Amino acid sequence: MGKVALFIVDVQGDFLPPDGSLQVPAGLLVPPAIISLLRDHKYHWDYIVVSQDYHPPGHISFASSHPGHKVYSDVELKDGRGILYEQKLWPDHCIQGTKGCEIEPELAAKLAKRGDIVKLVRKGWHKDVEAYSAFDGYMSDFNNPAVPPTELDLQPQRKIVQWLREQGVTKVVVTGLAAEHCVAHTALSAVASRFQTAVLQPATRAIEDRDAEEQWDKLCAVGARVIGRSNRPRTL
Ligand code: VGL
Ligand code: ZN
Repeated sequence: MGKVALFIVDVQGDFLPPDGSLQVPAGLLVPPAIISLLRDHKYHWDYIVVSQDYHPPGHISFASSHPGHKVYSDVELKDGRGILYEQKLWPDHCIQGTKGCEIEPELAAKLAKRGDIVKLVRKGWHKDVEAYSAFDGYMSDFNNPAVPPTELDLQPQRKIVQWLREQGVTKVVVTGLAAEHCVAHTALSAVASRFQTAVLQPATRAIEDRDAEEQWDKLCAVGARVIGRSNRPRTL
């Protein structure tokens, strides 16, 4: 039987009320939902992958890095190969070393105790590159995080897909914040890498519920399961 990895995406101060700079309105329901998944003996997780949005000051996704452009607007940017792409502009968030970047403390404490099976993935650490999917991050041990990699360090980077395959992981279950952005993109990457993929909707929350619904439809269409999806508005 293939092994299963639980992904816990970006459960960090800046995405949570009351102090976060990029709050998910009902985000406070997510840490306890995930903690109960860790405790519930009905579930077995062979590995847990915790992602951390990990931006340097002046990150390309910050509106503050594009004078004259508003938060939540889209700008057209050129990537390293000169190809145009759209970037949504965010408030400054999850800056390395700040409180808003830290994993929610109660969840972090629970994860630290399972250190043998928990990996940390830091993403968005490169100033000029946005990263929504946890699969675009840099993996280290949860209790022994790697120093932020530099461009030169990219070569020895342990690719997450390869690591999961080596461990015999065939199933990926995705939880966390924000549902329509990093959770959905992580699940889409998992499908693209041919993992059996599920999103546990009750352990996610969106900035905009309607956008999350669109992403769940897209995920279902590519063969992922969205478990516990409800049509009722889910608020605090
Ligand atoms: C996220 C916007 C910008 C997320 C991260 O974790 O969903 N959203 N950076
Ligand atoms: Zn971000």
